Amino acid sequence: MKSFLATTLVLFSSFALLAEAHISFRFPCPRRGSFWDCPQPGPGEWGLVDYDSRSPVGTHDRINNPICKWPSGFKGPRPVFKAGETVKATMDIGAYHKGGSCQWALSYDNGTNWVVFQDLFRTCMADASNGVQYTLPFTIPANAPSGNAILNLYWNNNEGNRELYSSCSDVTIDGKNGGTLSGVAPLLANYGPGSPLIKEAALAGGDWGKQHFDARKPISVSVPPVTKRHIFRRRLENNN
Ligand SMILES: *[C@@H]1O[C@H](CO)[C@@H](O)[C@H](O)[C@H]1NC(C)=O
Ligand SMILES: [Cu+2]
Repeated sequence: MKSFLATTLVLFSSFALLAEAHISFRFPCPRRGSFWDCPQPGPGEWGLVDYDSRSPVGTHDRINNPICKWPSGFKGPRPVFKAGETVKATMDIGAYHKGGSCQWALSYDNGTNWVVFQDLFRTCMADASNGVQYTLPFTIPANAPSGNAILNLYWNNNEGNRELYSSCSDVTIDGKNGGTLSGVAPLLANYGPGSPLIKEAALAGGDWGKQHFDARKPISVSVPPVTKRHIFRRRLENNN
């Protein structure tokens, strides 16, 4: 009886976790997500599958995961996005929390530096609903350098627990061969007690964290040009 009760409790609490699961990319593929049309785990990697891609990387009380959640994705083909292209991303939404503030960022150095290239404050996913796939377009900067990159959608929710999301996808940018991408470094609000706090005030027309977003520091990253031989090698790598 006792163990039956314990099992029931465990089941209930994992349901609660899933029910609370909130948002992530569906297209492009979230790292280590459990989707059939996304890069699959290799031998010995099945334990790394993330069945809860939609959970936040942290709250204002605590950090659950590093930025991006996972240090790498499974090997597989990457979507190729052209510089200047508007990509219709699909978001997998569990709980939409009445929307929030989005920051789209790219890293060309495996997550060391992030450049925010687009924002949508307060109203990002505000007209979604719970349990839907939601189209959320964003535009790759026209001068984005070519190369493999990580696309990261940061999101602070309007309503509920003070959370930060960081949904990452491994992509290839087809842009300028060698160049510089400039923007601002992302604001990591509601990500552990030491982070800036964005209160649940945006819906009532109150403080939505503008001063914190305004204080983001400018950043530029340069990606060196690649020779033909390197481009060929990169194609081989991408097909792994
Ligand atoms: C990126 O960094 C992570 C550690 O943060 C490491 O596990 C991974 O292998 C690195 N990937 C590449 C392509 O260097
Ligand atoms: Cu949530």
